[in-house]
Amino acid sequence: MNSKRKVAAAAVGAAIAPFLVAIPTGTASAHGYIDSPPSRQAQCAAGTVPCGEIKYEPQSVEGPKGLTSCSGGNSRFAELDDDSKGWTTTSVGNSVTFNWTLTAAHATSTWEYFIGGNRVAVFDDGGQRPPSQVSHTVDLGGVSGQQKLLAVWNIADTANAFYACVDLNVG
Ligand SMILES: [Cu+2]
Repeated sequence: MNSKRKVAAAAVGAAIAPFLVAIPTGTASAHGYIDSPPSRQAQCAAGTVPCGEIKYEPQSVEGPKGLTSCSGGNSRFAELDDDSKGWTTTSVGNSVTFNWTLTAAHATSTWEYFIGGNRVAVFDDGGQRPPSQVSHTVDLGGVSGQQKLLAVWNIADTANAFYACVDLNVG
């Protein structure tokens, strides 16, 4: 590329950039996440922990089904996988109610909850569309102390799922 074209390309980039930055708060609003106890992405959205793009769209941690990561395999949300980022831990007993905020009522196969790779709960919606608020009360199975819970919302009519991690202190 000659230097004139380089300048032209840079100018186009500068002109487009403001619109790209505006997209996360505008159109990417459809999906869901756990807002209480506060999931990692909920803490980003609330400003509890300083984060990148995820703070604008905590509901967008979507990836293929079957993953075990907090980021759902999204490199732009990789900070959600960082256990040492200073996430706030919620003190709970053995039975915990997890509350989801959904911005799109996707047909749902199951909701799954994992601790340390073990599935501690599953709720089968049989393909139904959920309301905008969904709650599940989960028995953590007798674990104690600092725990990272992974919650998965499996969509019935796509190959994808939504992921949320919640940091707990079980006492
Ligand atoms: Cu969605």
